[in-house]
This record gives sequence, structure tokens and C-alpha cells, in this order.
Amino acid sequence: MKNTTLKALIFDVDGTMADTERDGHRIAFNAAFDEYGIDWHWDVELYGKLLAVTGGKERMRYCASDLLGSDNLPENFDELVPELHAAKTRHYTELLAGGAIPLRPGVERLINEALAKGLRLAVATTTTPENVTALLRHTLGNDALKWFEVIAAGDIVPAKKPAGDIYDYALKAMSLSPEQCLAFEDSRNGILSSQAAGLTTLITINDYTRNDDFSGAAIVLNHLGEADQPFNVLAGNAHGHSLVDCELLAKIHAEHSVTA
Ligand code: XBP
Ligand code: MG
Repeated sequence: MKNTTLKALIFDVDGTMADTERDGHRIAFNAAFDEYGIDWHWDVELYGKLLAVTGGKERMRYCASDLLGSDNLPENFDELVPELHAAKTRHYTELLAGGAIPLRPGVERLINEALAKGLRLAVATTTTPENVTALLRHTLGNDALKWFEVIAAGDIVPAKKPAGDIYDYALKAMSLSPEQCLAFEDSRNGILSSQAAGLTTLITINDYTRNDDFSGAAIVLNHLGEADQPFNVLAGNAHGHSLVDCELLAKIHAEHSVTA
């Protein structure tokens, strides 16, 4: 019999904890392109297409090879990508430091409740580790870095989402099985990754992901909900709740637990 008590929550960051893509990462990429004299501007629509590929360095290479082509790029573009990406990370963390991106509804509330109830917390994301620490620090305060037992991020695994490797890494680091955890995601690539690692997954959609295929999700919501801002259920069973709290998580976990 597997141990199926709920022990930990594993959060994706971009799009799940905060709406970082359109007004955060996208702006920072464009600032880096300007800084390096690269004749690219990723508008809101184009960026939606670029989100097909996770990881900033991978996304720039995908843009050059599959979307905008490399005609106007410096000859050494491929070698320049890591440096360009470091500049993008600097712009992005500066944006976060300026308070540009708040957490999504219900995220802080749920984290606080989970901690109070003894659930363990982790992060599994493709974004650069500095971006995660900057977001946590500037939204929840410096102490928040200690609340997350594992921050699995960026190049720590070679294969980014949709591969399950980043979740496998987080589970291994916590010595937990997937049956003991729940994952929080916002995108198709995200749920492919969490499901590849065997995790029951809750989805909160955003403007870029609302039409994604979330087959197999335990529940699909517009956000986690607050007392004065109930969530909308797009798929799945909310068991009569109007916000995601530990009680609802226990019900979802029990509903999706596999005992073998
Ligand atoms: C997030 C991403 C990230 C960010 C950029 O995907 O795709 O690549 O857009 O971050 P997910 P970096 O939410 O599925 O983890 O530029 O630091 O790579
Ligand atoms: Mg995401």
C-alpha cells in the first residue's frame, strides 16, 4: 500500500503564482534586445506563440529558427544567447524589485494556510532561480525563501517542461512520492510535466493559457479564489467550495489518490 497522505504542495511560478509573462518576462526580453541592438520586439500576440517553448534561452533560439528568422540578427547570435539572457534576467528582476508583478488571487492566502497546517512547499519551474527568489522576496518578503523547501528551477535539469524532470527533481529532493503531493500549474506544458511525474494537478488558467488542453487536470479554475473573490470552475469538482483552501485540497487529493 502506497503512502498517500497529502504532505506537500509543488507550485509552478510563471502564470501560476503570478502573471509574469506578458508584463514581466516579455518586457524584460524586449529591454535586453534594445540593449544589444537586436531588431526584435516581442508584442503580446507574438509572445503567446513563443510560449510554446519554455525557457528564455530556448525561446530566443526558437524565435530565430522558427518564427522571425535570423536575417537581422548578429552573426554570433547563438553564442550571444546566454549573455542576452543574463541581461534579460537583470531587467526582469529589476521589474520585480519595483513591485511590477503581484501574486495571483489566493496564492499568498493558500501558502500561509498550508504552512500553518504543516504542509511542505516546493517550487518546480523552468524559469531562472534568481527570478523565483526575486518574486518571492518582493511579494512575500525575505522569509518566504525559507518556506519553500526546494526551489527546483531553470537549468538544474537539462530537459525543461513539458518533460517531467523538474518535478522528478523536486520529489527526489523532498524524498516524497507523487501520491503525497499536489501540483499547481497554469499551462499545457506545465501539466504535461507534472503528469509525467505522476502528480495530481490543479490548474489556474490565465489569458495566455485559457484555451490550452488541460485533459487529466483534477480541477481547472480561473484563479485560487479569495473570500471576496470566488473562483470560477471551468472543469472538475470543487466540492461546493468557492476558494482553494487546505480542506478542498484534501478532498481533491483523496478523490485522485491511487491506492495500490
Ligand atoms: C515558464 C517559462 C519561463 C519564462 C522565462 O514556464 O517558460 O521560460 O517564460 O524564464 P513554466 P527564463 O511556467 O511552465 O515553468 O527566461 O528565466 O528562462
Ligand atoms: Mg507556468
